[in-house]
Amino acid sequence: MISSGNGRGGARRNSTGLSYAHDGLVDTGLSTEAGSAADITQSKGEEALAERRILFMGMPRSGKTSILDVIFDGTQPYDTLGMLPTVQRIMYPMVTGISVYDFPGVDDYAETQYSTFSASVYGGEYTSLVYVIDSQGDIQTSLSTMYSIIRTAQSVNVDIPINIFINKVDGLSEELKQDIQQDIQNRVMKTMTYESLNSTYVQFFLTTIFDETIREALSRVVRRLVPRYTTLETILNSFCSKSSLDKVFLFDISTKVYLATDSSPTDPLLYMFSCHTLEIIEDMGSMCTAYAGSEDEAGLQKTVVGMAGNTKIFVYQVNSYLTLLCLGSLPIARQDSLLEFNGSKIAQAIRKILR
Ligand SMILES: Nc1nc2c(ncn2[C@@H]2O[C@H](COP(=O)(O)OP(=O)(O)OP(=O)(O)O)[C@@H](O)[C@H]2O)c(=O)[nH]1
Ligand SMILES: [Mg+2]
Repeated sequence: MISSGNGRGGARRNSTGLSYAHDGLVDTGLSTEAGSAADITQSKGEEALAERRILFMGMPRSGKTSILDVIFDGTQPYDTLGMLPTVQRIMYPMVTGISVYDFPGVDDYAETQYSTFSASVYGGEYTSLVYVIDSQGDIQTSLSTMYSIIRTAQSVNVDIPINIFINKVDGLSEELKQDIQQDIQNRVMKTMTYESLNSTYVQFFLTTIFDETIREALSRVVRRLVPRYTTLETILNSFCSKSSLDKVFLFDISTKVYLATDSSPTDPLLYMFSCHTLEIIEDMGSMCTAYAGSEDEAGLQKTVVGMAGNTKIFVYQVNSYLTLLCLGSLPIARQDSLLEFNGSKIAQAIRKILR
């Protein structure tokens, strides 16, 4: 049975001007009545899912809507406590044409219309599944539901990436988190092998809405869907080596999800630090307010932050919704003019690639 009750109605708009809405009702500005549980599949006249899409699924109260509200809407984690069950899928548009869909929770797969979802939901080269598990809940039942979803999904799209968010890990010790992840990973791999399901594209993430783990996990999901990701990665690698930088992120400003980074390993702590730095810069200078929609270089913000020790952070705005954040060490990063010149060239290239 799908949980009933009032869902979230109407369209919402974030700072980038993108709106989040129930499908088929994008940006009407009108509030809507929540639909019945049966509305979760596409009905006649309902808008088709976007070509580049991320599907958030999982059991009721696993935390799907909370994760997306915190990332896309800037909702404070504690404000998600009284969150109502989702009764109709909700779309969250992202930059570069990617849409994230929040589906109602499923606790009895056979009785819901999830079992009838097919290529229109799971199909396509640019579709990715995120399955959210409540690490403090009934993991076994959640995994059984997940296998049912994977069976249906792989029957129409055998290569669909499966991203398992082991959520609500706040309050757990580091050791316990690792144990839970290892246990879930072993169980999933064993069952998938036994059932001859494709486990090549399965990834596991430990997440909580109380820190940046949700943003980092979504960044890793998104990168497979970003148009021309390999080209972006190549130019960011070249930017790093030519400018002697340690790390470069291409951030979506409003969500702090990174769309691309250079190919060096990403330290989660470095990513968290970068997110917080961006927030501080935004708070201090309202980074994008000066940007009036043109791609005139003069309107783009450039910020250099010198840190204690040798690290310097260079933030270079690409357009109204993307920014480069680069980290490097003195003395080479001291050459601000070289960085600025290279940053400008890279920003130009990114604008062309993601046009
Ligand atoms: N401690 C903790 N609680 C969380 C976390 N994420 C979500 N929650 C809580 O879990 C409850 C359910 O969250 P929802 O976001 O409504 O869950 P959902 O998966 O969207 O539920 P349905 O819409 O019914 O499918 C809320 O009270 C949230 O505050 C988390 O990371 N940690
Ligand atoms: Mg929900």
